[in-house]
Amino acid sequence: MKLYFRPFACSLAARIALEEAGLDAEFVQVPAGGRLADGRDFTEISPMGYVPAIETGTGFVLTEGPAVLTYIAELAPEGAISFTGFSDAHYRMLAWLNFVATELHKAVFVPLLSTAYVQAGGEAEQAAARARHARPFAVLSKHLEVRDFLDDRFSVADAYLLAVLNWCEYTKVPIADWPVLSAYRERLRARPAVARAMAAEWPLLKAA
Ligand SMILES: N[C@@H](CCC(=O)N[C@@H](CS)C(=O)NCC(=O)O)C(=O)O
Repeated sequence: MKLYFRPFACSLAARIALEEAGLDAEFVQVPAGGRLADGRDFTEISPMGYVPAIETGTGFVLTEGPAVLTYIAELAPEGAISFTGFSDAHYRMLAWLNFVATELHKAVFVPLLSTAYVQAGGEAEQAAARARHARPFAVLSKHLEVRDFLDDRFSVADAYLLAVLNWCEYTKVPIADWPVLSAYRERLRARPAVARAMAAEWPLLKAA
C-alpha cells in the first residue's frame, strides 16, 4: 500500500495508524506543486489535491481521512486500533472521526493553515476560525477529563485528534488554556508508535 502524505498534515494520523498496527506501507510525500516523481499530478489520485490518499496496489484508491483511517483499522489485526462490529464503541469511534473532521479540522484549522484561505480570509476570518475552537475543545475536555483516550483504549480517532491538536501552536489556537487536552496530547505523543511516526516526519517538515 502507498500512503500519500505531507509532513505533519492530517495524513500523519494514517502513518500513526500504520505504525500502531505494525502494517507496512510505502510513504510518498506529495511535493508542494503536486507533481509526483512518477510524472503524475497528485490530483489524478486525489481529485481535491488533499492528503491522505492511499493506493492499495490492487487498483483501489481511497481519499478522505476518516475513510482512510477506517480502512487501515480494518486491515490491522481485529480491534488493534479500532472498535469493530455492530458495537456501540464502533459507532462512537465513527462519530469522533466525523467530529474531528468537521468541528476541528475544517471549521477551525483549515482557515488558519491553508494558504488559499489565509490569503483570501484576512484577519477577521482567521479570528472567527480561531474562536470556533472553544465549543469543541470544551466538549473534548469534559469527555477526556475522566478517560485517557476518546474511548476506553486507543483507536484511529485518537490518531486523527492528535494530528489536528499538533497544529495548535502554529495556528495560535490556545491549547495551553485547556490542561486536559494538553495532557491528552502529551500522553499520545509518548506512545512509542506515535513518537516513531512523528520522528519520521519531523525532518521532512523542516526541509519542506
Ligand atoms: N476532506 C479531506 C480534507 C483533507 C485535507 O484538508 N488535507 C490537507 C492537509 S491536512 C491538504 O492536503 N491540503 C492541501 C491543500 O489544501 O491544497 C479529508 O478529510 O481527508
